[in-house]
Amino acid sequence: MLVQPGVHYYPGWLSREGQEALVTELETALEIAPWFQPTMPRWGTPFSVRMTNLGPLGWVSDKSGYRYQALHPDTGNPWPQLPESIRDLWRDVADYPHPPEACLVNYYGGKAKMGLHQDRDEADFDAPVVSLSLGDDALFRIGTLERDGPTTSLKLKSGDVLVFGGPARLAFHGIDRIYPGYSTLLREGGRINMTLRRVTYPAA
Ligand code: MD6
Ligand code: FE
Repeated sequence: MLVQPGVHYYPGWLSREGQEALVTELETALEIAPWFQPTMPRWGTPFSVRMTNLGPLGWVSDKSGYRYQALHPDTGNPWPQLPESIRDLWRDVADYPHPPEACLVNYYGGKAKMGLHQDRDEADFDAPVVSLSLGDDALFRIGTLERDGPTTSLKLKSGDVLVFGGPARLAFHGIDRIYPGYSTLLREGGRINMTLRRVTYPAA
């Protein structure tokens, strides 16, 4: 379903069985690439979410800024491979001919949120951003290309997929809150969001 030009919403895209299998794969990945605590550029204030990544490149944020890098900031190891179901998801919904390079995994505890932001650290804005939610529900807000433009809200549930592309690729968006305690998917509760991205220009 089209939420606004460029924003496609696929409620319940991944079945409960598919979600459980993916959580199991994530648990294995977390042994290699544990959660790290991102901090704001310059001030070093911690984010309320914890993060890790899968794939050749991972998104990190620390005092020196936002960037993609091939190695985990704490362990120095490469990020784990992208799970097959995640590559399938991209192939099915991205409408983009090259594979994704990064899957950022955010973990939200009961009080975590994510301020309005644009995803603009990638080279090729022709590639969409594809996001998958797991665990507790979240109130997602989408606006326009201007920070103070009008916004609409969407409640994202476990298994839902959102694709941001075309005219919405640089739209402001964020997570106002999560609704803790309802989903039984994650042992520890909370919410996981996985965002898949193409980072570099494909070779010609
Ligand atoms: C979240 N999502 O759902 C945060 N970014 O927790 C994002 O920041 C996001 O869902 C770009 C495209 C889709 C998204
Ligand atoms: Fe984002």
